[in-house]
Amino acid sequence: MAPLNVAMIGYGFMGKAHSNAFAQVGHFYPGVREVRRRVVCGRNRAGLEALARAWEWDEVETDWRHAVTRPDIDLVDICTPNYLHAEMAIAAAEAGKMVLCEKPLANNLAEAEAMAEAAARVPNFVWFNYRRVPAVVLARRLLEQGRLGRIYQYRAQYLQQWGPDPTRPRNWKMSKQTAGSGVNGDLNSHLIDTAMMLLGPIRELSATVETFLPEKADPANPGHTYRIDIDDAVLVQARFASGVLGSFEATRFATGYLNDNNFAVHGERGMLEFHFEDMNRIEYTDAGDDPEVRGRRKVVAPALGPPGDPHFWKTGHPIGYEHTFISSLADFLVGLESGDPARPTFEDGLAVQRVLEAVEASADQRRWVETGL
Ligand code: SOE
Repeated sequence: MAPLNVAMIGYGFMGKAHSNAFAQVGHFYPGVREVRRRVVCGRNRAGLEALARAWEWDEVETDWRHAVTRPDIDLVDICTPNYLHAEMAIAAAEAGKMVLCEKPLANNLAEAEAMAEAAARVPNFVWFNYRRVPAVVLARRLLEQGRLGRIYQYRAQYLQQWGPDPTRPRNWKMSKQTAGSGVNGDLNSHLIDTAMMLLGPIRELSATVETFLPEKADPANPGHTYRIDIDDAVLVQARFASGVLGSFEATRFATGYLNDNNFAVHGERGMLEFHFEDMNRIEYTDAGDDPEVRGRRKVVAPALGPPGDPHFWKTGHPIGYEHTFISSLADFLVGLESGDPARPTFEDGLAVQRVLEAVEASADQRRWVETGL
């Protein structure tokens, strides 16, 4: 089968993660369709050229509109600031290209709806990469096996600490116009996607958001400050459609935590707990164990499939952050061939966006709101 020619728009942190996935996917998943790194797009030619050199993209391009309509391009991958996702994804889908997009899907619900509608015509995918963390994959399998029995409660946190750092350069994530929201879209979106993958839709919620430092020092302009109009922290209590009670906490002001994405699931027959900082291990408690020795067992997860899964390394030889992107892409490519699309699709991204929007509405109106899911 002919290789898939890729145009990637964006060349920052995610540009690097995606470039690595495009470069590596055929090594770890030799059966999938070949992908070619044809063109990387962005506004800054020097930045683009540096990324293209490092990750062996054939060409660079500063006009994304041209890139997404080029006849030699099959797949458009979007890893730009959030406010550009909608226009780019819709243009790519209208040009008949497959579309992959970074999370959160959009700046707001209206954009996400338009994107999901446009992308319904083409293969599409959202890079919620934490779905493909070994411990999360194992947790999902254990839940599907019913090992925890009835689930009572789900608790999740995404904790980072860089919010108050006065030396941190100002960037697009610090403005509502370019990011849509603060931690709600950036971090809580991951929590919500994982939660709904594991336990189904969230039906209603009550949320509080906080901006701790509405005015921040601008390290590029000593003596000057800039205004922050996004949330630094968000707290959510929620009820899933299944009746499970949930709580979600996302913050950039959790001094002491670099990037701790965690959850715990508590059920009648046991408990599962995950921390991204220990991404190859799940903690499992079997409530049926002899109470004298009952405790949280630390179980090493197989790479990304059931025990014996041939991709990546043998169990006990850990994989890392970058493999979550490789595996996401591999699943997308396998889904293309099988006709059973890999998740999360734009529809899944839209469902997350409904929850994010409900968080904002609830915090604004200081009341419980329904998500519509
Ligand atoms: C934010 O700091 C960030 O880079 C997120 O945007 C990513 O989605 C998350 O995986 C790591 O943290």
